Order: sequence, then C-alpha cells, then structure tokens
Amino acid sequence: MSKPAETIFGKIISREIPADIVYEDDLALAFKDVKPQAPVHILVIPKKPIASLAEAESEDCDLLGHLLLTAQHVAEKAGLQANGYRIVINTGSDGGQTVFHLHLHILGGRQMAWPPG
Ligand code: DGP
Repeated sequence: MSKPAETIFGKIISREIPADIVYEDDLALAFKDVKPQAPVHILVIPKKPIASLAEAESEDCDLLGHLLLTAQHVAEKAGLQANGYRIVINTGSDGGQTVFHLHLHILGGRQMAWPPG
C-alpha cells in the first residue's frame, strides 16, 4: 500500500508546526484543537499516518485500543471524568473529516446535543 500524503498533523508530530501538546507517548500525541467546538476540545492522533478509520487494518488493533485509552487518560487529565465527554471520529467526506490523518476528538465541558449535526 502506498504511503499516505503527509498532513498538517504529520507536521505537528515532527514539530514542523507548533501545537498545544497535552500528552505524548511512543504511539500517540494529543493536542488542543485550533478551532475548539467546546470548552475542552483535544485531538488524539496516532504517530502512524493512518489516513482515516476506514484505512485502519487488523494489524492496527492494538494501536486503536491504545488511542481509546489515551483519550480516556487525556480526558481525565482535562478534568472531564466527573461530567463525561464525547469522543468523535469523523470518517470520510460524509463524516465531516477534513484532515486525513486519523484523529479522535475529545469534546467536553458542556452538555452535548444528540443527534449531532
Ligand atoms: P476533522 O473535521 O474531524 O477532520 O477535524 C480536524 C480538526 O483539526 C478540526 O477540528 C480543526 C483541527 N485542526 C486543523 N488544522 C489544525 C492545526 O494546524 N492545529 C490544530 N491544533 N488543530 C487543527
């Protein structure tokens, strides 16, 4: 399979462009969204450049689990444990994805609506 094109998130991983990074380990990075949609809006991304959830493969199983547990950890660190939060993975154009490097949105600090827009 061909290597996915580098995105703005790839440049954040390599520190070519700045971001407000709140967590990092060998596999994942978490940073504040530049256009927050809630009082807390943090993105969790894998360092591996997977374009979207639709591109993930069975070999990514452990990594996907790690991203969810990273989101749990980051949400707790951001003070969201008591009242809860929402995790969103926009996938493809109908899903509203604009950056084609897999990312989990952590949204919190206000009541979320359902259905989402
Ligand atoms: P999505 O629509 O699910 O692909 O979300 C992409 C998010 O990425 C969107 O909420 C805005 C955020 N974003 C885009 N460019 C940057 C950037 O350069 N820095 C940061 N911190 N966030 C960005």
